[in-house]
Parts: sequence; C-alpha cells; structure tokens
Amino acid sequence: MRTDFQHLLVHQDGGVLTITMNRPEVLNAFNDVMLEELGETIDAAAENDAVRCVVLTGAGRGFGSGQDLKSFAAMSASSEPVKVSVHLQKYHCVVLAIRTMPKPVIAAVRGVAAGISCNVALACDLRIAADDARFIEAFARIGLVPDGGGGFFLPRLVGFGKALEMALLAEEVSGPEAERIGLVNKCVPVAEFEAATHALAQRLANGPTRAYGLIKELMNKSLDSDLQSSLRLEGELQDIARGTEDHREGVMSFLQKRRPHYTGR
Ligand code: LHQ
Repeated sequence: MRTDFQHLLVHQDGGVLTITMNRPEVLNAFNDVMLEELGETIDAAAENDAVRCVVLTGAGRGFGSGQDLKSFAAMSASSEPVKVSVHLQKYHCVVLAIRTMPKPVIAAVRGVAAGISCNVALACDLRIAADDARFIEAFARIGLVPDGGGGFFLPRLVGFGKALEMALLAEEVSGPEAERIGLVNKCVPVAEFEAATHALAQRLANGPTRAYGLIKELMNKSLDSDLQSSLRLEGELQDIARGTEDHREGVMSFLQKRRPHYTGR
C-alpha cells in the first residue's frame, strides 16, 4: 500500500490503518493534493484485506479546519473558476467511500474539526474525541451551507433541532458536549486519547470484519428504507454472515468457553 504522500501520514499496525492528515500549519485544511491523497488511500484501504479498521485523524493540535480558504479563494479568482458543486464531487467520493467500505472507519478528533473536516468526521462510522475537541459547522460564518454530507449526517446524529442550531449559529461544540448530544461516541481526556483510540481500533480490527461490513450496509440502507425492505435485507445479509468463518468461530468459542479468534474471513 502506498505511504509516500505529500500531506498524509499513513501507517499500518496489524489490521489498523491510521491515516493522519498532515498540514498542521493550517490545522490540516484540505487543499486539492491532500483531498486527492485521502481519496486514493481510502479506496486502497477498502480493497486491502489486511486492513480491518481505519482511523482518520489529524497531525498537530487539530483534526481539520475545513476547505483551505486560501486555495479556495485562488480557485474562485482564476479566469475560469470551477463551480463549487464540481469541486465538491471529490469530497463526495471520499464520503461515499467511507460509508461503503466494508470495514469500520473511526474519526479520532483532537482540537478543531471545522467545516467540511467536521463533516468528513461525521461520515465515519464511529467518532472518538479528546476533551479539547471543538466541532464547528463553520459554513454559515462565511455564508455557505453545510457540505460534505453534513446536511445528511448531522440531523441523523443529533436530531433536527440541534442540527439546525449547529448549522445556523455555527458555534463551537466541545468534546464533552459532543458526547452528550450524540455527535461523538466517546470523549476522553487528552492524556488518554491516543491509548483509547488505539484500543478501540485494535478491538475492531480483531473483530468479525465481514459481519462489520454487513452491519454497516444494514444500518446505512435503513436510513432511507422502510421496515419491510429492512427486514428483507436483514435476512439476505444474515445468510451471508452465517456462511463466514468468523461466525463459526464465534459460536464455537462460545460453546468451548474461550475467547474468539476472528480472522476477518
Ligand atoms: C486556515 C484555515 C483554513 C486556510 C485555519 N484555510 N488556513 C467550502 C468551499 C468549497 C468546497 C469545500 O467545502 C467548503 C466548506 C468548508 O469547509 S468552508 C469552512 C472552511 N473553514 C473555516 O471557515 C474555518 C476557518 N478557520 C477558523 O475559523 C479558525 O482557524 C479555527 C476556528 C478553525 C481555528 O482557530 P484557532 O485555533 O484560533 O487557529 P488559527 O485561526 O490561528 O489558525 C491557525 C492557522 O491555520 C492560521 O494561520 P497563521 O498563518 O495565521 O498561523 C490560519 O490562517 C490557518 N487556517 N483554518 N480553513
């Protein structure tokens, strides 16, 4: 797997692939290169069976500050400005790749997660935050609407009223508050952040990966489904899960009163 990127640090430890957005001087704002590198790495992780859990995080004191506003201004000032909707398609590929990847993706957020960086974190399957985290739906501050899937994920995570409040007022939500309102799954003290992220990622990487992929599919499809369709899909996916080695290992280990050893097959 390629690891020599300009603006990403990519590190594999066992089944855990950690992708670190690495432009700390601008709080990991997205420029075109970093966005393309992230897309490439997420796609490669999805295809690679040796990767069983992905962690997305930021270098330095923040997770990400959104679109790089300097490069965006330059883009807008060019003689042939690109339509934002066209530029957004690259982000949409990343968001869709995270959602459809048949293995868990964790966003590990320290410090600021603003604008589209915040919404990329919301697209991940689980979010762990340090207590110095600052989530900002910063768009309205500069007269824009939430993008990168924020309009979809935010109300589904925190409810309609809180989502509108975050998007309209564009105020910071702290790590502990984010945990309280369901924006993140877990908030831990900064001193424990790395160890807690590592433990969660290793736990998922050692789990029944194929079942995790099917669980993602079931939950994601439920978001625009009805009960009957969801029940039908549940049966189809359970047939697949039942045929996996990990299912057999899970039942066997239970009966033999030992810990399961899942291989992801
Ligand atoms: C930055 C940025 C940044 C460049 C900090 N760009 N340099 C829109 C258009 C198209 C497609 C994609 O989607 C989007 C959606 C978006 O994402 S729009 C939202 C973009 N993000 C923002 O509006 C946030 C702008 N940044 C801030 O409000 C603050 O920097 C935050 C609240 C993130 C952090 O504040 P502080 O902790 O006080 O840090 P700082 O402001 O001192 O920033 C540190 C440095 O990072 C600083 O550079 P300098 O040379 O002065 O040290 C900032 O200029 C730079 N930086 N965000 N998005």
